[in-house]
Formats: sequence, C-alpha cells, structure tokens
Amino acid sequence: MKFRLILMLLAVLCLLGGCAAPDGATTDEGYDDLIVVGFSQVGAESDWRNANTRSMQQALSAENGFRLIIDDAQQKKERQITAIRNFIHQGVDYIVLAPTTEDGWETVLGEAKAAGIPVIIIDRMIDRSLATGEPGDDLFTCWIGSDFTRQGNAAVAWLEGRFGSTPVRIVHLQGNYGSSAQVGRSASLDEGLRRNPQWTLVARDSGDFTQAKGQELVEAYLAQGIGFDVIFAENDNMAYGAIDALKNAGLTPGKDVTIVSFDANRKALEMVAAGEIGFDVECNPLHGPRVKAVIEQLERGEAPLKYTYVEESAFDSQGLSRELIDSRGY
Ligand code: GYE
Repeated sequence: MKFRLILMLLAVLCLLGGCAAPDGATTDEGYDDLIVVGFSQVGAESDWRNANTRSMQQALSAENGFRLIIDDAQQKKERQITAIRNFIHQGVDYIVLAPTTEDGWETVLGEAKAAGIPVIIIDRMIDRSLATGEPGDDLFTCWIGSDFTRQGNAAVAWLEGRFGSTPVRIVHLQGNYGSSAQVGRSASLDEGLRRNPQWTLVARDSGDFTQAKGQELVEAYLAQGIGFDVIFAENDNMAYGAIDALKNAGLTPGKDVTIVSFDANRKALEMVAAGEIGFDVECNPLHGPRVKAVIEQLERGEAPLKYTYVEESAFDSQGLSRELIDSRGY
C-alpha cells in the first residue's frame, strides 16, 4: 500500500515537472531546452510569402535551438488575433507577427505585453501611431521589413524615365487594402499621378496580392474595353496573372503593355530578362536569419535596433545578368 502511494506520488511529481518546463512545453515532448517562437503569418497568397515562411522555418529550426509554431491566417486579421492569443496561452517565449493590415493591433499586443512576451514584427508594419519609438511606451520590441514607399518611388521614377512627356493610361493592381505594402506602393503612384498630368489612371482595384485575382481584374478591364499602356502591379503574382490575361487576349506584354512589379522573385526576373516585365523592384522576404539574430540578442540581454529596413535593389533588363537570376534564393 505504502509502496503504491510512493509510486503514485512520484508519477504526480513527474507530471508536474513536465508541465513546468521552462519554455512551457512538457519534458516528454523533449522541447525543454528550445526557444519557443509563435509566428503569426499572413497567409500563402504569393511566392514572396512562401519564401518568407520557408526562411523562418530554416532559420528557426530545432537544430538551431528553436521550436517554431506557425499559424497561417489566410489573410484574415481576426485569425491573427486568435493565433496571438493562443500563443500567449501556450506561454511561448517570443511572438513574431507579420501583420496583414496596419490597424487593429492595440488590444492583443497589449495582452502580449502584459504577459511579458516580446513581439517582433516583420514585413509590414502596424499603425504608426502605436509605434512611437519611445522605449517602454510601445507594444512591440522591434520591426524588420521594407520601405514600401521607397520601392514605389523607384517604380514611378522608372516609368517617368521610360515615357517622359508621352501620355500613358495606367491600370493599378493593388495589394490588400490597409497593408503597409499596399499603402506605401499606392502612395508613390498617387504622387506620380499628381506630378505627371499626362498620366491617366484608367482602372484601380485590389487583387489581394494573388495571381488569380490579378488575372481576373485584367480580364475584366479588357472585357469592358478599357484601353491601357501600363500595368502597375503591386506584386509579382498579380503581374503573372495580368500577363496571362494579356496573352489570352492576344496582346504582347512588354510591347503592347508595359508592366512594372514588386518583389523580384526569380520567376519574375526571368520575365524581366525576356522583356515581359519592364521593371521589377526587389522586396526581400528572407527575414528568418534576421529574426534569429534579434532573438539571440534579446537572449543575451541586449537591445536590438527598433527599426531595421532591409537593403533592396530594382531591375530592368539592362541591370540583369544570368548569374544574378541563377543565384536568386526565392
Ligand atoms: O510584396 C507580396 C506579399 O508584404 C512585402 O506581401 C509583402 C507583400 C509582397 O503578398 O507579394
């Protein structure tokens, strides 16, 4: 009897020990010495996004000392909020957020802050008014991403160089409304339209950064008889869809219609080399190693830079070599 009681006590102690493993995972799963990271990802809407997810998986691997939990929000903010709440309940060590849109993060990031979990934001930003940059006064530890307005300005400057004072009719395929990538790139085109009165905006809609919607929109414009000389596609996947729509209608991309795009995925660079895309502005998705470096800094008790803008370039067919295309990791 006494022996059975001792055994039972031992079993209970074992269980308790397991539950109290430092990273919130149980010992019998073997996670106790890994850093647990909950990553709320926007979705899988584009090649850029998939490259971004892969980069995170590769950098935050078990071999590197991490346990990465990814939640795919399918481009829905409500799902991201639920995912973050789950991460808080699970007691993860860090939360990484790639926010779909900029607004609506105050409450849930306040909850993460109250739970003492550092939040690293990647890619797009949250509402600037929440990002005051004052230590202790904001809801995230740091941000790593791109300067989307600078990207947009590069595309506009290229169009200005290409067309000079010639009148052009522009179709604008936008990303999902309210995302920093859409807000920044669209702001640049708006500014370009103000500066160049000979430019006319003939159609503008959101294709949500997907190939299917990019194709649908351009098919609809063609069916409505809208004439255009330029497509300003806010990412490569929408440009791919637009190119398919043009070809199906017997038009030649690069000849009948000039296309500018963003991301500069490997496939898109091939299209730049082939003359189908006129200009492609690079957007670097490889944030995994950057996030890893930030977490390692935080683990050592150091303060990472609040904002890190990644360095990016842009390509037309002249600036492209075979070597560069072949060395592209995404
Ligand atoms: O350009 C697009 C993706 O936020 C930078 O989102 C990212 C954008 C990227 O779906 O392809």
